[in-house]
Amino acid sequence: MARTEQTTLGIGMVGYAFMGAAHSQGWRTVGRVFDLPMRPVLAAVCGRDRAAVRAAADKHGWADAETDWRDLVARDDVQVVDICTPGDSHAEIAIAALEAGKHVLCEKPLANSVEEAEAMASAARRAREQGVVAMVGFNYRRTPAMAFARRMVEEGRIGAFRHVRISYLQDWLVDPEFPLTWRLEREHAGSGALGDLGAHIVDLAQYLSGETLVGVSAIAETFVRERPLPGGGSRGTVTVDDAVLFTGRLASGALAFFEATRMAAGRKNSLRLELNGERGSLAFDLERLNELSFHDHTEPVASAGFRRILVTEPDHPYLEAWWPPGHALGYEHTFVHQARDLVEAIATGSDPSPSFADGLQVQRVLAAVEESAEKNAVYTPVPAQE
Ligand code: SOE
Repeated sequence: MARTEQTTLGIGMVGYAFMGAAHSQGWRTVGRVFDLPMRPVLAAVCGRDRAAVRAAADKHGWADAETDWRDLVARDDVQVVDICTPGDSHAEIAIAALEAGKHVLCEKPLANSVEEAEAMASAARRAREQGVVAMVGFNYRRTPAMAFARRMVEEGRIGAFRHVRISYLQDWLVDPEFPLTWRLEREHAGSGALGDLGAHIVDLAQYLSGETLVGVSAIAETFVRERPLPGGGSRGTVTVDDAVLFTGRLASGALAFFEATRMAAGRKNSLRLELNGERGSLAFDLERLNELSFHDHTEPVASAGFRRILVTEPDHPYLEAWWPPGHALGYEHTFVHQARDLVEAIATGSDPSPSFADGLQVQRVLAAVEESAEKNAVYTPVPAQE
């Protein structure tokens, strides 16, 4: 039944680059697809360059533009502050917004350090008592296939976990002449492939398994240590990892393997995972995001094997609102679903997921990975051949 009495929910977004464009798409579309208890209104977008932010507002459908995030947070027509800036400004903006009684959506990773993430999680806890909601933007949870995989795990179709195997591979840093942008600077991004891509796969491993990682062992590398500065001319030092590999142990004792890199030539946005349990296995590939691969190990062995589930049925998560079966969704829809889930949490007063506490927990894993990679503590050299 359509919910007729809709109040509006004013959204203010800080940042308007790649993630800002993706979030705008989510906010613009969500009320036209889902039957929502509140109607999101794109009130204002914020960025430091007046002309550029005005152009972004027009392009992405925002009614107004601000050049200081404090003015955005203070606006009476903004009830949700959506943070799409580099990690070094997440904590300051999120905490100020929560203290002003605004709901917050913050891009991943939650922060650049555990200390910042802790401060954000406590601000979110305090705000929660006043009915304010804070959510982290781990958008890949919102592919219908991932949400359905989680449902299958909850239904016991995988059984006790044995293995989690996840890689997230991109190739935009293969060229050594690619400029030294903020994502390659520790002071702005916190870390490299680890925070950018590793945060997603840590979140997915924990979300899908319903367990947390209790320990990790890592190696990391920066293959290209100097890159041209964006303005041209001289070169600067890369202060983050290009790639990281780590193993981990889940609370149940299951073993996990992770790889995150922006140096895998030919891999554009390849996120692949496989879960193996006592009763079955599930596999997913973001480049085929409308599919899941499932093996039911309880079936007679002669006819068992991996089979493809096409995740486009109205019974699958989020899909009741979209197209008829077989009409596939894409990357951008994860941001529509994220907006839907946040609006529902705000309207119903329910706990958001993933919460800032979840974001803090991922941050702790990232910090443990960095510590392990720096110490090389458990790195055992293989003796050279005589
Ligand atoms: C860049 O590597 C990036 O935009 C990530 O920051 C996003 O989180 C990921 O979804 C796509 O790639």
